[in-house]
Amino acid sequence: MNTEFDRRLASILEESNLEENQTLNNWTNRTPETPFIASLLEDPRIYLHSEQLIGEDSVPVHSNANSYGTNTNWHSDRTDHNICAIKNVMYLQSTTAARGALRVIPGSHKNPLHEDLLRIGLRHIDGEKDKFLEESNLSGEDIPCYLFNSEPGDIITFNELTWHAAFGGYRDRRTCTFNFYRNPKAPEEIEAMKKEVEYTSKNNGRYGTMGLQYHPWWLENPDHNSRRARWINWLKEWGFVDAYDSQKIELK
Ligand SMILES: O=C(O)CCC(=O)C(=O)O
Repeated sequence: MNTEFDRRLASILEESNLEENQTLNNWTNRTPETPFIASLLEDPRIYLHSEQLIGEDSVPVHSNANSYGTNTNWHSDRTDHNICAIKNVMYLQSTTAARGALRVIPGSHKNPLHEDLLRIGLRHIDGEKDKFLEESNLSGEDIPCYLFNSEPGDIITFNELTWHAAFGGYRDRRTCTFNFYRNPKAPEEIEAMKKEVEYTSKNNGRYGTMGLQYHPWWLENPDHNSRRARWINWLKEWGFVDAYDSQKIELK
């Protein structure tokens, strides 16, 4: 994974006009440059427990890689409880409390805790101070949490509503993420998913994810993998393929 990560990071850096010392994160994994990482979605070590948790008809909507340069402050990846999505994250270096280990606040995927944390202002908003931390004179590291010390090869799976953070950041701290969505069934879940697709097609550029989320190389499905074929149909039917790939500047 690190070999493919190195290669892809190098080619992205070559094609981007980054200032010296600027780091970038969030590029897509389903590319011919990263065939092993792309194939992990179809590896039972990734999809099996995801399907056990959120349904055999769940779908990997995102598969991304990140090279961070710093900490990640407390946040949740989503706030709409009508979409059930899980993140599988692998850290490509050993992590400890002082070296970027993932922290989660147990139970914060559920209300009232989820919204209480929003209300008190734990979430860091770019350019602003963390209201809660500032007022309480605490730092992000002081927030009680569960901390995952992990080794490359470990997968940490959590509900995307869960509040999480990482401290002790350093340059080129690496993760790969494989995110599965539950197939919506209830009317409010269907409505929420439609809104997500609509939001994605309007705001895709803002996410700053580099490369096509569903590269034609992956969509071709040359080995006729039946699981991948089901995912592709779902992603096309819901409009995710158009929403994510139509406005992207393609990187190899
Ligand atoms: O910086 C980190 O390790 C946390 C990453 C994160 O927030 C995520 O994967 O959603």
